[in-house]
Amino acid sequence: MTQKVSDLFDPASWRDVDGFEGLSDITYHHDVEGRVARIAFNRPEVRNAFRPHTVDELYAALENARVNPRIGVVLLTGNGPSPKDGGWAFCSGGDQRIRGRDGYKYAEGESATGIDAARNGRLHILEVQRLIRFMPKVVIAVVPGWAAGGGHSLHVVCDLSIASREHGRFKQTDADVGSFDAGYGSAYFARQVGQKAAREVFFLAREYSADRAYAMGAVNAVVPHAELEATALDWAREILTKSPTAIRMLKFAFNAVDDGLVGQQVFAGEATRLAYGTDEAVEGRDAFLEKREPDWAPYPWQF
Ligand code: S0N
Repeated sequence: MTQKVSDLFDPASWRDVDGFEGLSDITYHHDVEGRVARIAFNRPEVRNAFRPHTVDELYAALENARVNPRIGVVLLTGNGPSPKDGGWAFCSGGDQRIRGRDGYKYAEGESATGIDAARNGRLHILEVQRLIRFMPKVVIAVVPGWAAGGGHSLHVVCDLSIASREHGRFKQTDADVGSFDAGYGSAYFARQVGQKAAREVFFLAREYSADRAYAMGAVNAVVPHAELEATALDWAREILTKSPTAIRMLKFAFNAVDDGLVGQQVFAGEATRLAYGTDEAVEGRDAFLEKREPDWAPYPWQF
């Protein structure tokens, strides 16, 4: 029997994932059919802030979901509530007790002590953002509480966001704490909600309810807290009824306009993969291997 990891988590819907038994900062499950992944921050006592070790675990789970050909949708969420005060969070960004120019300090519970200069100042949460952005699967931010700072940026970079009506809260604290996500967290957020709204969110660092975020166009749906995970799973299962290739090409098409040459490269790679599946491309390959001229006659210059 799967262990209950959050008040909103239904153990009957989820199974543990082999090879991920020793996680400390996140939880990772697959649904009973093995087609949806649920990855959750598991530090509710600090509003699911991430320390470097959290990011390592998160990256590994996302990568595992990325390369699993049965998984089509990833739900990214936060376990809760906090045992200290009952508060809910998706993620409150970088753990502010650890960051800084004074060196990468291992947190209590991490594998080493002292300062590792090689990892100094490394913000590998940005690698997680890129993994979410470039994985050919749909990633849904399931927001049961606070999405703040770098946690806000993670919801921004996810393909879809669904929030708890009662507890979903959004706040971009970067300017309060001398931090700034000058990539997807801000510039791409402005593409979603418009320049004026995005500048307000960053420059004033106010708190926004889930309903307000919905009105801004920052989230796709606001649902009763108790129904949050079930709704997300319903959305995931609906997406799974669609063509994987169509979803993949659409995700990369949506991305391409904001991702410059990297976006073009990713989309082009998928186009090449499709082309390699045609008789025409096979003829080109075979002609080279057979040391003959290719015969393109069967392939018209389509219009
Ligand atoms: C989320 C907020 C608005 C919730 O407020 P609320 O409900 O009043 O709860 P609190 O009483 O404030 O919090 C409950 C307990 O949780 C601790 N806590 C909350 N957030 C963090 C955090 N990010 N880091 C460490 N602890 C956190 C509180 O201290 C409190 O603990 P106790 O009970 O012991 O007092 C509110 O909590 C809030 O504003 N949080 C901070 C949000 C924030 O500014 N985040 C950082 C923003 N920047 C980034 O995320 C960028 C990423 C990044 O730069 C980075 C990446 C990796 C490693 C390090 C960094 C880095 O920041 O440099």
